[in-house]
Amino acid sequence: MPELSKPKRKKPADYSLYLVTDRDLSLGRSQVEVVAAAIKGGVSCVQLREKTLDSRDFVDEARKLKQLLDDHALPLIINDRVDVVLASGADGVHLGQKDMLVADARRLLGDSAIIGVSAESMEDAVRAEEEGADYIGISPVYATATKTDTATPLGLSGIATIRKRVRLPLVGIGGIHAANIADVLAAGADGIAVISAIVAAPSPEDAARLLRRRMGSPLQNRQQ
Ligand code: TZP
Ligand code: MG
Repeated sequence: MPELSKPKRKKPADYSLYLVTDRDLSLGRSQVEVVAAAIKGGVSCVQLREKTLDSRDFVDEARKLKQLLDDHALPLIINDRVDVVLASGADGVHLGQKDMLVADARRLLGDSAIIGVSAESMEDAVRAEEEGADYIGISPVYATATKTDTATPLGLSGIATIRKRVRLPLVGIGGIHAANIADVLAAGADGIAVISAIVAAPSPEDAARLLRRRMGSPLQNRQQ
């Protein structure tokens, strides 16, 4: 008897230490070099965020990173561009409040794709959950020089309030570094996303390892 084709299942992703790329902050190193080092240090998920590349180069870059991340069984998520996800075979897309709607991205990418949404308010977070997102980026937690056109920072209290209403994994982003990472997790985030704390560090590997270490209790970190 022919085997029935099984529905493709989404692999559970680990958003605990989520790296977002930024070629301008990479100190001249390639994205592959930075990401490879960060993986050694312990990042669990990577988002390729390109604001200036042509589509062709964006897809090329995504393919390179996809190969690297596949070797480590880690997910590659693409910022904004559903077409780049499809062309490169990446695992999902991260959508801002002005990007494609979750329902449209889901129709194009299918049930097994990871779809993340940046929430700038409680309303955004509740809507993203209702629309079938897989995780929510709390954006921003703190003010950051890396992205200046953000909404008002939600802070630790914003995370705690959203945590009470939303069951999806929450990933804090914006101004997070070794000294405040544990506070963000203690407020109710399941993971933290960073750009500059890893990408702009002299050693992205050491920087990622330090963030991992500091994921412990906030009190313990302050005493160190
Ligand atoms: N979205 C909200 S804040 C931000 C993005 C992409 C930038 C985060 O960068 P950093 O350097 O970790 O503060
Ligand atoms: Mg966007």
